Amino acid sequence: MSQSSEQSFGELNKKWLITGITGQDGSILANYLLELGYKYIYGVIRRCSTFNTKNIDSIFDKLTLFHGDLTDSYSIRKIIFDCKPDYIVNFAAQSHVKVSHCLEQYTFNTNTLGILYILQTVKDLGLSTKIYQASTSEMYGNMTDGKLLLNENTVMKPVSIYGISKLAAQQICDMYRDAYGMFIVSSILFNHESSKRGYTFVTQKIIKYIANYVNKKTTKPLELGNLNAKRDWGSAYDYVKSIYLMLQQEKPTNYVIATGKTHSVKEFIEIAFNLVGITIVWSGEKEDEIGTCKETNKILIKVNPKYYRDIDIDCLIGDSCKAQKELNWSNSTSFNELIQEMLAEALKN
Ligand code: NDP
Ligand code: GDR
Repeated sequence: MSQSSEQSFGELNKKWLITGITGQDGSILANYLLELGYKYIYGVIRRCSTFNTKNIDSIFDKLTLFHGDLTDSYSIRKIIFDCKPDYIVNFAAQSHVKVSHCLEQYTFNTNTLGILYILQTVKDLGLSTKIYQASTSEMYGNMTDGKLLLNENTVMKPVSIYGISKLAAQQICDMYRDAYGMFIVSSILFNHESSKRGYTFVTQKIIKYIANYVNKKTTKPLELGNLNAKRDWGSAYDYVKSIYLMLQQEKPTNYVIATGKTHSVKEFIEIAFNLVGITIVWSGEKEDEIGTCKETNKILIKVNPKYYRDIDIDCLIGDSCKAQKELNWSNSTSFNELIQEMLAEALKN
């Protein structure tokens, strides 16, 4: 066996522990690692009364799953003790921004204390585990109108409980890296989507509606909140690859992962409907704004203030130059391609 194949054999025997494996990113990463040839992939799942493993059903038999919860430090400690993983990827989170304003303490317990329990355990056990923490563009708050691209050095002023909980988590990670020399990477992920995205996030909500409308499963209009919010939307498949690359670097450091382009919710809607031959015409303002089908005059989009946030971010756009340069990573899916992929998948069901 050559030296490099021995090295890659050694690498592929390393153990990965993924929290949040049932979610979008966790399931995509688990798939990606299996494709790369890794054999030992462990995941943390929550006990649930109904099935929540849809995203990992196709690879279920190839994974080792542990019941655990990031709010339960004992379970986290026990899982890490039993697995002694080479890598921990912490995707588990109360990840819904609006919900974080109803479940404030729970959001902190999961998103902030959860990673603290992981770090404490790895440190106490003296493991040399490489740790990844999923940070978010929500940590910036309203720092740009679209002209300034947000990067690793931009000042952060989060406007949601979710954003604050994630910023505190990132700061804890930075502190542990500096104080104890641990390999810990956080990446500031801008919005990223796929067909594995949960249905309460705006992109998948729109896509699901269009698929149902086309398949004649609904005739009611789609109700949404802030139609003018702008986000930097990329593909979860591209973003998960960047996370793998960060964990293969010699030295840990934080990275922004983004496409560098921003689009409004309205633009997303227009492009997605266009793909099924429908042109949306907007009229009215604020709560009275509606989107009508040009071809049939039927109202397809309505605003329902119940989906408004207590406070929202108007615009997000990121600068991933550091990741491009140091990781040789690049975004390979355009906004239109992302929407096409999500819609094609939804129309199959
Ligand atoms: P999802 O919401 O799809 O998945 C979240 C995962 O966390 C689910 O597996 C969920 O389990 C699990 N989870 C939630 N609470 C707990 C808990 N208390 N204990 C254990 N597990 C828990 O998120 P994504 O995959 O989209 O995102 C992954 C990570 O990246 C998250 O941390 C998110 O905050 C962050 N992020 C995501 C971005 C995006 O655009 N997708 C952008 C920036 C950051 P269950 O299935 O049981 O609910
Ligand atoms: P976000 O994503 O809050 O950016 O958090 P989401 O898709 O929830 O909202 C994006 C924008 O769309 C507006 N919006 C609506 N949002 C939802 N969910 N439902 C609606 O009906 C609706 N109508 C309009 C929102 O106001 C917002 O401006 C996601 C999550 O994945 C986080 O975990 C992650 O950290 C950030 O992206 C980056």
